[in-house]
Amino acid sequence: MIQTTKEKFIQQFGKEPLIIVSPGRINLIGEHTDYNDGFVLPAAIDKKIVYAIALNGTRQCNVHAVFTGETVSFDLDRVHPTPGWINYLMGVVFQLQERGLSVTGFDCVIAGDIPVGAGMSSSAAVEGGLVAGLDHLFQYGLGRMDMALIGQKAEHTFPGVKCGIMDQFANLHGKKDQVMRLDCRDLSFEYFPFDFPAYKIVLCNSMVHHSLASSEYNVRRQQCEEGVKAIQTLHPDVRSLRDASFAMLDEVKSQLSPQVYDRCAYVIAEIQRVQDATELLKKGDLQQFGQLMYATHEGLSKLYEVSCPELDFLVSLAQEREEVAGARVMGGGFGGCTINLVKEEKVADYITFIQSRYEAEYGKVPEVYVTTIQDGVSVWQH
Ligand code: GAF
Repeated sequence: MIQTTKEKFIQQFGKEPLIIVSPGRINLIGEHTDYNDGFVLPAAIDKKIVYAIALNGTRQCNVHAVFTGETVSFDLDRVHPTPGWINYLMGVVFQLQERGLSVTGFDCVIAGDIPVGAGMSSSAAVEGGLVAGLDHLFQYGLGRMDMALIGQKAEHTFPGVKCGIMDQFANLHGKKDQVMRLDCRDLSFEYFPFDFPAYKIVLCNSMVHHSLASSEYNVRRQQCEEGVKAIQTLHPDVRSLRDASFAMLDEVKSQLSPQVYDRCAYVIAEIQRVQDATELLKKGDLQQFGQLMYATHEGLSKLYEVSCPELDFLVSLAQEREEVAGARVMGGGFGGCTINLVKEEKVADYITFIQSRYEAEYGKVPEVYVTTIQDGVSVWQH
């Protein structure tokens, strides 16, 4: 894909481009914890967005998307939210301009193999790749965490999803065969080898694309904030659900709707689960780690209500199989993929089993991706 993207660029724009490879991400555990100042355990993967890009000396940006076949142009003096995929790029440019960083016109071709809406964060890959590319072209000297924060701000202001920092962080900080535990409060992080040669990370795509995903995502965030405000009436030092305990939540139970109570209960439990899961990972105990993944799914389904029948079905299929250490819905939810840890020698059987049972139930064949952990965004000058 890298070579074809480059060739497409040369054919379209007649010059040599800079190449940027920007990965999608998985998250082993720690869902909806990032915007609650909690912990997450993500990694960058082999699915990616590829940019070929070069400056053009004008005030115009021309972007050709291989996935739609269209070329969209925008003027650097009129950067505002715009429907379609270009919005993600314009959001990044806007945020750079907001920081007083000079951006001049560029030509670019964008391609990718991250399935959209599958929970692998194609949007963070689009954002992170462009920030890194423009940083290289304009020599801003941005650090990787700054780049992640710019991508996150772009997502907040243009598509309007009030996401946490996990996706942009993982996209820019990924390391081959390592998972990262990020503290989303102070942004400190540690790498851990994901060293389980007998297991594969298998993503099963429910092929469900929930149109309410971003609005419901923002509602979940508000509900967590509502819970924190109630707790603060008794415990003013609590800044976020990261600082809250079940006892504190119970003290304000009567002030909260059952829904808000459940949302907060899930988050408090999940933040602790990431800590426990990290210890299990360090000990090499994938079986217990997998049990925590199932517990996360249960919480996301029943308390946080970001699953759907198709995803619940996929996880229940995983639970039937002894070759699976653990499985759960991954990412924001409302559709997309489950992440499954599957014994390597049984992966082919498992895929056949999942696809046939899912097709029998829902009349469509889920795509399955056997993924590997890779480096974060890389920029290549050819
Ligand atoms: C989406 C968001 F972009 C992340 O910040 C995170 O909140 C995730 O959903 C849920 O854990 O991917």
